[in-house]
Amino acid sequence: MTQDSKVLTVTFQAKTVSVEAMAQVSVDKAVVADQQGKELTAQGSTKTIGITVPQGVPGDLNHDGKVTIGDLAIAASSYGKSASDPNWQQIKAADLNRDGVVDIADLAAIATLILNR
Ligand SMILES: [Ca+2]
Ligand SMILES: [Ca+2]
Repeated sequence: MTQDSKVLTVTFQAKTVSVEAMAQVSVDKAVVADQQGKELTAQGSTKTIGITVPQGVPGDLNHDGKVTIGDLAIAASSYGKSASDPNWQQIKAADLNRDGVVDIADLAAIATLILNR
């Protein structure tokens, strides 16, 4: 092999996470062989990957598959918090209108989802 080429595709599945995260996947050493059995050691490589949280049901903050008073309580506990909050990654699901702050508009949106289920 004399040039960069794709020889292998590896697919990973991340564990379920509640917060977006970054992870590194490294291959320290890889030995490849051609059709004549000649082995070559490929250079190692490290890739950084982002793990995102599936969106699921909008307003379902406790991830039980439905929007209920429990979700409204979670949103209410984050009332007034904004994207500048250090815990925003855990809070932002309550920001239903994605304007960067959890306020009465978000609580009303969750209440509407509860009433319309
Ligand atoms: Ca829920
Ligand atoms: Ca909002």
